[in-house]
Amino acid sequence: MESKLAPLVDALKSKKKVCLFTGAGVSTGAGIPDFRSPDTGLYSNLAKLNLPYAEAVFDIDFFKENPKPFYTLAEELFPGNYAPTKFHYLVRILQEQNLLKRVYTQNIDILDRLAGVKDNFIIEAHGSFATSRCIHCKKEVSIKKLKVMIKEKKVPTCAHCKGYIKPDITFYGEGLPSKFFETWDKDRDDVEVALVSGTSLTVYPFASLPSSLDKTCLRVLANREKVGDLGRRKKDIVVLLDCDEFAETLADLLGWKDDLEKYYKEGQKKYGKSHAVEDELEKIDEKLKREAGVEKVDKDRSADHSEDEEGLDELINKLKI
Ligand code: CNA
Repeated sequence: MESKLAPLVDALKSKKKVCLFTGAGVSTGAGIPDFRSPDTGLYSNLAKLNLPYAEAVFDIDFFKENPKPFYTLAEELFPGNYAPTKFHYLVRILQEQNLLKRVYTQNIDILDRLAGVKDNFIIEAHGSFATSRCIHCKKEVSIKKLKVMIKEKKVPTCAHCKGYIKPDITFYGEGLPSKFFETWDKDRDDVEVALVSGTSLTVYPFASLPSSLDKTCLRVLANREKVGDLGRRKKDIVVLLDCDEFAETLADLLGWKDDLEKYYKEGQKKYGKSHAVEDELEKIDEKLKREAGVEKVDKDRSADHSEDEEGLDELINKLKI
């Protein structure tokens, strides 16, 4: 494997920046199931949700009729239950080494953010749990309140119009965030090194990004299986392995092994328990609102008002979120 990765190591040593294209597979090491892995993937375990077809759980029309299956799944996937993997900390080290161009991720788990990757480097192509709103009146709901409602096994509904509340995750039938298209327009002709990892490259338009890169780009696939057109160009590097093993190997080849271990261990401690995730989410929430020009006069004003604030804090403490 070392010799296979030599062109990547050389490119990084000569200060070429990497653009990442990632999917659910970079987070399976954290314990979050992906969609399509046989036996362990979500799609093979959705029977309990009584769906007409597996993808319905993320289908906007289905959600409008019956949001319960999504919320059953959301309880499992909600940020706070999982800590970043070694792969996520590799991305952070690339950032620190000034070798990160961007991370385009399909994931909604915000593990890149929890690992310390900065907002301006992250494009969550399919949104995330960081913000939520009513599907009818569009009022925002804080992540804290959403989490409480999910933990209480309630389908979150809007205090104003009783519409269902949905995290700003892109469902089938919805458009991708404009930030995705705007940033990709700027980045696309300028990617010298691409790393595709943990994705089956089956969801479009994301799936078409690696194949639209310039022929001069060094494309690397680190995944359990071959996907897309990776491996068809002469310069392509394909390593079929676990993402975390890839992170360890690359970090070792570049002298970053100690940092990777240190960050990973710190992350396990920090996010294993405590309110660290919640604090991080609030920071993200506030930053996104500031960016959108929304005043943070009262961050929970638009949320469900059914519980009083003190009671809510108590409940949050009880639930240990
Ligand atoms: P997918 O279709 O489930 O494919 C996952 C890919 O990763 C497959 O090719 C697997 O072989 C591979 N893989 C799984 N585990 C590993 C591992 N440890 N090391 C290396 N390779 C691995 O997932 P995609 O991301 O391609 O599908 C796009 C969907 C999945 C997006 O819309 C996501 O929102 C959605 N999703 C996200 C999460 C999350 O946020 N963590 C979890 C589940 C699904």
